[in-house]
Amino acid sequence: MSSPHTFDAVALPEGVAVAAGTALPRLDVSTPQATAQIYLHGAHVAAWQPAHASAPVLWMSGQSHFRHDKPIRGGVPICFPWFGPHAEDTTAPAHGFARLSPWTLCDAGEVDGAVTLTFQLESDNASPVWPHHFHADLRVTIGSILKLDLVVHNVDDAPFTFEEALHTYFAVGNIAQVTVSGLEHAHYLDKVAAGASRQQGSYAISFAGETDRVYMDTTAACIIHDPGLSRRITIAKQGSASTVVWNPWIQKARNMADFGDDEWPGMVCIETANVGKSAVRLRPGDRHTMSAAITVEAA
Ligand code: TA6
Repeated sequence: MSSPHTFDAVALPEGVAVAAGTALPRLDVSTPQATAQIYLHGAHVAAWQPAHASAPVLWMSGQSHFRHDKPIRGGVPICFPWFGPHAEDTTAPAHGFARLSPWTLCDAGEVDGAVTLTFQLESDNASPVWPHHFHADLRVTIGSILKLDLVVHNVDDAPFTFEEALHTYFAVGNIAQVTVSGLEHAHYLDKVAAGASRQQGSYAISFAGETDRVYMDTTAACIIHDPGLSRRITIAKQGSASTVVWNPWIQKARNMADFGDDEWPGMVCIETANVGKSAVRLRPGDRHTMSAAITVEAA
């Protein structure tokens, strides 16, 4: 097993290399199917662009930190084992400790021209506010499709409950022109309205201000319709009952030091998740897998 800060124990497939001169350890992927970047810090997929796409699919803030004690602002932050602020401890990191921890590259390979990389996080990175023994694996498949599988294994002798999210930032031409379909009629908690319970109408989501919604009891795929970049991005999922939709808009963007004031029109988060009442309860020895498969096509 390679140490958290090196890749030397795993043979890297063709097209995968350790990036030089980066602030944090990073793998760069460049194959005929796609390019990508993944940091060991948080097993964070920071970039992905399939060969047939004319622009990056994942968004990254130009102001993002790349420090071991800060989350990366963009790409796919892994929220685990809680989502949002910790319920009791205000000093605990928002969205859990997984995205702030060093993961280990434990496997690498290639399947039908796509690169497969598996990263692991173990309990010694856990937190006093969530003192359970677990293994978490993130399997990333990088090709013309980006597939992410988050597998949580209870290696404790008692059950535990966790929340999780693949907090994916997508690059869009202009959020004001974007719509998101797939969540019609779904119920959601509106975090811009103190968590008020609402229901999406029979129409796609559009954006005219800060939008921060937790859609519950939905297993549907979502489609980002982006006329600005003349494309649509589909996020299909398995093992997930929640979908979070977020754009900070003007004021919230200004309030984040790692988010450029003028960057908010160029992104939207569609997050594959299990949060709130869809938190996962796992018995000793059991595993749970949550998967997202992302495709992009001209439209
Ligand atoms: O997923 C939406 C959200 O929960 C928003 O409320 C906002 O806080 C966002 O996550 C970013 O959180 P972060 O801790 O990464 O700044």
